[in-house]
Amino acid sequence: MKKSKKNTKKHRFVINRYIAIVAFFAFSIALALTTRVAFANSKTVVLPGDMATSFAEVVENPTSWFFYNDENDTIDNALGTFINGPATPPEGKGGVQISVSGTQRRNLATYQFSGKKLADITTLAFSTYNPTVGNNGSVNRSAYLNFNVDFDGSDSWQRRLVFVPSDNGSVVQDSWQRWDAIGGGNALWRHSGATWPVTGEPGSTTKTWNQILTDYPNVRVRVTDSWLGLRVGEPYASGYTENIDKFEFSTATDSLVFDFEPSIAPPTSKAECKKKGWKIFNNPSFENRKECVQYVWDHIEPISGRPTAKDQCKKGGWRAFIDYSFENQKECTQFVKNYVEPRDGHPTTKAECKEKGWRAYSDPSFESKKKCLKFVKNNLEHHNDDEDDYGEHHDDDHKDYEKHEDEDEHEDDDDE
Ligand SMILES: [Ca+2]
Repeated sequence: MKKSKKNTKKHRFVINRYIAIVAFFAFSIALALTTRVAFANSKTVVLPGDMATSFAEVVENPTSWFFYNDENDTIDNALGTFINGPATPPEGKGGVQISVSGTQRRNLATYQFSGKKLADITTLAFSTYNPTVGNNGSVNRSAYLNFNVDFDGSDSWQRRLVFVPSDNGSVVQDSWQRWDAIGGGNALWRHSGATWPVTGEPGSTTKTWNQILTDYPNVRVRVTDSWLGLRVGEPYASGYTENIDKFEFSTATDSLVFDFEPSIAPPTSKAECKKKGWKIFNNPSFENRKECVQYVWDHIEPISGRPTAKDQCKKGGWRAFIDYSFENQKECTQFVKNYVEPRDGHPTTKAECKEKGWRAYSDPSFESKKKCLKFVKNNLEHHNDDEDDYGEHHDDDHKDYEKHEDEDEHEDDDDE
């Protein structure tokens, strides 16, 4: 009976623990959900290496961007380039450049806004730079925003909504320009179909953002084929060059900014991290100078074998030796200072113990020159031979090597 009571107690404890665990997870989930609905304000730097190279990669990473060929519906990252400039882009130091000729249709595109209701979008904007050189005769040419639209919630193919910059203002040449595709509800959009659904106007007739929301209350980015792109080429008849940067997309819960940047080669020397040098790197980027310096040493060309000069230990060089693991510069310089080619056997003359000689032996090994000398004296040499090998200061032998060792200690501090 007593036993069973004890068991019951134990069970209760287990159950209480179980409840505690369940409660903990419930709390964690609640916390996670809370975190999820909290407003997320984020800037994403998109580098060439971040671009999806296939539809499979897009499925794997739905938030990826890529260059899209609208003529044959393929992902082709050779269609655009990441460059520095021109001038000062709205984010970072560079952006994307796409050049087209004839009626080519190329896009900087993504699928990541699947199912977003237009009514929920609070910011939709992008920036362009239209160079005079390459505009081939029309100052109106500029990249334009278009996406697969679902007017009625059926998620069927209903063509695209299209925001053309020249419908919404003057395209300034040779200058970065931000295009607000909502414009307080007044931004003008076309439909890529022959006519707008339901209302029947020609697709080329523009409607304001607000009018679209009124006419199609459930209008959204398509769910299953949520393609959205900034297109260069057509409806402009001949080719041009366009630069694109800073795509902005906000809802009540997210504020996303995409900064397109060319990759900057990582630092190869500590000097590149100095002052504010560490700030320019983006592949990888660093939080501070220390991280930058650490990267240099983690990626420096590793050196096999041992350091043979103290200079090799300096300025973090001690990190480069892969056959030795030094904790710091001192250990490395100490190693260089103490290093002597290993010798087989044991010392047979006192001379062999001198300088760093005593360190060369491993069988037996010696803790000091003194012990090496003692070994030779006790085991091998005739007492009478001592003095010739031992040096000039017959009576001060002991002091002599003590003194040298003292000097060694001082040398240790050289590079501190
Ligand atoms: Ca940029």
